[in-house]
Formats: sequence, C-alpha cells, structure tokens
Amino acid sequence: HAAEAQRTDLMTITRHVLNEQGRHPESRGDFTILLSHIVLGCKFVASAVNKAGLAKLIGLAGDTNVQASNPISPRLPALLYSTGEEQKKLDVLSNEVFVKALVSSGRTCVLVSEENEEAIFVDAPLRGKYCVCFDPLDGSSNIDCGVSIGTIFGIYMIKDKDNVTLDDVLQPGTDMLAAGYCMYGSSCTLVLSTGNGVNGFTLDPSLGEFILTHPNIKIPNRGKIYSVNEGNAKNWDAPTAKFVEKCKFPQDGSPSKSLRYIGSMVADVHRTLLYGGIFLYPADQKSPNGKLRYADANSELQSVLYEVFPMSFLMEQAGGQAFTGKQRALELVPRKIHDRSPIFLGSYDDVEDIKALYASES
Ligand code: AHM
Ligand code: MG
Repeated sequence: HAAEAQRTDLMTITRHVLNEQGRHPESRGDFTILLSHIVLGCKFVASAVNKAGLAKLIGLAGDTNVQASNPISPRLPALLYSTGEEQKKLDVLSNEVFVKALVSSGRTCVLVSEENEEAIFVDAPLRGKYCVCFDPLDGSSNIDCGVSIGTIFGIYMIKDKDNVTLDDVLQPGTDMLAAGYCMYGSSCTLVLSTGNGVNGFTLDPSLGEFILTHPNIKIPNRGKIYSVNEGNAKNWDAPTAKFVEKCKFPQDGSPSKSLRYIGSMVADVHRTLLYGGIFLYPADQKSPNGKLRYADANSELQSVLYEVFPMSFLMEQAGGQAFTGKQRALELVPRKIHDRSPIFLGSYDDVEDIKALYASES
C-alpha cells in the first residue's frame, strides 16, 4: 500500500514557509529566520513539559516556598526547573527562553509578553522589523497536573524603522502579518497562518522537526461542541446565558451540544478548529454591563494582543469567525498592551447565532 509506505518527502515547517515566501520575490528570508527562533522556543517548552531533563526538575517534594506557589492548591507542590544556581517555574523559564530567542534572531524590534508588564524594546544592533506579541506558556493552572498547555503568538511589522514606539503593537488585529500557537499535549502541534490559510505541523521528536500534518485546516461551518467556563454563569449577560441555554435545550429540534472545557485556551481553540463548535470567554457583569470597551487589567477576560488577536486571525483564516459581543474581534484597537476583551470564536454558523442574540438585545 502506497499509503502505508514510509513517507520520504517531509514538509518541514521551514520548507513550508520558504515555499510560501517564494511567492513574494522581494522577501529576504527574515520571516523564516524569525519563525525558526519561535520554533526553538516551542521545542524548549515541549521538552520541558515532557520532563525530558527530569534531573533538572526539582520542587516535587515539600519545600514550603514551592508549596506556596502552586496556582490551584497551596497544599500541592509546583514543579520547579533548575537552571543551575536558580530555580524557576516553567512559565517564567519559558518566557526567558522566548525573549532571548526572539531578541537574538536579530529580526524583532518590540516584544510584548504576558509575563512582562512593560513592552521590551530591542537594542539597535539587534533590531529588526517585526513586533511579536506572545504568551509563552498559557494555561498556567494546567501546568502542574500534566494537562495540555500552549504558547500563543502574533506578529506585526514595524511602521517606521527609525522610530519604534508602542504604537507598532497597538494596532488592530487586521494588521497582523502572521499568528500561531503551539500546543503541548499528547503530541506537540504548531498551528500557523501567514495570512494564506492555516496549516498544522506536528513535532517529530526523533527528528526534532515540525512536519506538516494538517495542511489547509478549515473549521466545519457548524459544530456539536461548546466550550466555556460555566462556573462563571452567574456573571454572564443575557445573550451569553441564552446562547448556552440553547446549546443545552435546543428549541428547533437539533440535538443538544456537548460541553468540553480544558481551561487552556490553546487546547480549547485547537479542538474547536479541528472539530468545529464554539469557544466562549464571555463578558462579565462585574465590568459595568459590558459597556466598558476594555475591562481593567485584573479582569479574567482574555488578552487582546496575545490571546484574542492570534486566535481570531487563525479562526478567520480557517473559515470561522471571532466576535467580542460588540464587533469583529480583529477590528479592536488596543489602547494598552495588556488590554483584555470577551471573545466568542469558532464555526461560522455558531458564531452567527451568538451575534444574532447580541443584535436582538440592543
Ligand atoms: P493564564 O494566562 O493564567 O495561563 O490563564 C489564561 C487561561 C486561558 O488559557 C484559558 O482560556 C483561561 O485562562 C481559562 O480561564 P478560567 O480558568 O477562568 O476558565
Ligand atoms: Mg495566558
């Protein structure tokens, strides 16, 4: 069987991006170089999550400092990673690896990380034309129990080479050049869009290479799954409450939807992309009736720059939609780098339903 024969023509992520760039004769390979540095960060996290260097893992036993840092239960220890003289939590260590990889690529000028309060401006000798917004390790509540977590990133181009400012990242999501995520799950999968569809690559650990396994991903127009933290239901607004009620008790004869919620945006969005359905992180009535365009930084909502925009970009590129409850998510214009927003994203028709509920309310 031809299908069973060992594949010998491997489409690595680098080869794929170089092929795509071949369509732009003016390109000089800068994006390929930038991406290879992002891929390095992803491989580092993949290896750490798999506990490949188990001897460098410490903090499994009952040190009191360690116990205090567990996000869910103070009685449980958090995993710490030894970097020689220091001990660090995996999200902090991952952030350092990504920042250093991005700076040393020589292709970035501004970095926004969920782990850094301020944006990082790259010094002149290493400065390049790309701005990267990222969450190095999202889903922190899932790290210590071995549930899927991920890295999310969005890439912009600098506006004016000689004058780099925060405005280079405070752009609407429609200006994004590329976006992606890497999921550290039962396999390690990197999903990428450079604005020409969505492709998924799986890390072959024996080769250390991401191989194209999910070419041209398209999300089904409608799905059978909804994904939301229902524990927050008491704070939902009326359209969200009505939508979830209809998922459970459909009035039109359609079957009820299944609920799946991991609590790692990357894993929940990845499943939504492949199987269809909708992921919701809805508005919260604690932020005055959802009238405020942006919730304050302490809110639980998803971050615009490194969660909402990259995931919305991928959804649209795969034929789905992303909506904030008020507008197309990619048309938001962030005012601050850590701004947050509600988000509804997934299958085209499922997002149409929530849009209709918001429209009928106003
Ligand atoms: P984190 O940045 O602390 O890791 O939290 C972000 C995560 C998202 O991945 C996920 O979608 C969401 O928080 C889950 O939130 P909740 O636990 O409120 O349902
Ligand atoms: Mg996060």
